[in-house]
Amino acid sequence: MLEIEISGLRLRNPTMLASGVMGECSGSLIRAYRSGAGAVVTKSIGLEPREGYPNPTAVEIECGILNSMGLPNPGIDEFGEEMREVVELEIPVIGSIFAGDAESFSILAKRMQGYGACAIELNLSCPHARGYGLEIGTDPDLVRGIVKEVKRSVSIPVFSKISANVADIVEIGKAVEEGGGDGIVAINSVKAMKIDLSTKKPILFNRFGGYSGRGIKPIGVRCVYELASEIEIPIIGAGGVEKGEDAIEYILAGAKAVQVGSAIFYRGIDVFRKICKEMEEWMERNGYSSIEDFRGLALK
Ligand code: RRO
Repeated sequence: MLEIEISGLRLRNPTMLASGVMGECSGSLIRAYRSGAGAVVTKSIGLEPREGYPNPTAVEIECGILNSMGLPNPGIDEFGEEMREVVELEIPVIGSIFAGDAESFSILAKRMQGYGACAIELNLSCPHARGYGLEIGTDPDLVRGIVKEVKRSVSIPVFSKISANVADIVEIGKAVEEGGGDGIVAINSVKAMKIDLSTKKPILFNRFGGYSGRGIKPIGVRCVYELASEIEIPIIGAGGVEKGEDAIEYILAGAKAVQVGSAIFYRGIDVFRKICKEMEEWMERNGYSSIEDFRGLALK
């Protein structure tokens, strides 16, 4: 009932483990899949190892979580071993990568393909990393160029994770499409800040962070709706998906699949199975037998 096809990938259901949430080691990627995810996305991996920012790097705030991890990752060379263990089990794993230019993105994408990733996710949207993410993902020409170059380098689908922190998200989505991208993931966490009343200073070491969880769901749904209204390539919704009804909302806005991150904190790793069960119950109540039966209905 929940099976989907996205850019040639057949997934048992439309829920994916979002990047950055438990995606740095094989054990937790495997656990997320065994807990019901249709696919899993790795933590964003770069060319070199990175420690990330000092603590505090994450804090629970009203309606979600604020993080500024600072792209901690073991680097692409080390990451091969983690990928091998997941790929051996035939788990669909999407390799998330970050870089500062098209050439580095291409090198990373080729390595991820070599490791057996079923698709690539370009991180064009980390809200607080200097020289990476959002600093690149707000420029449509850069985005188009990076997607084009990566598409030339690999044969697996290439998704681009983009940000709501832009004046016109459709402009960025169109740049991805023009570059030959296979899909868009919308959205990454939203640039935000929390100030500690006792110290009178921002709580996070990096001061700014990315806000995720239920507080950003209406922003994510709005972005998916705007993108789906003007763009042909598939969209994966992300931001505040906690329950089956949240996933349904994204699908009604035109998404083909959804990613789940912060909800693991609230509902446990079993959240994938719970969301799928809630989706099926909603579909039964409403007389739908497949996701395509109701996808994009809000757009009509
Ligand atoms: O590592 C992070 O701090 C981070 C990344 Br790369 C991202 O894309 N989004 C986010 O909220 N945090």
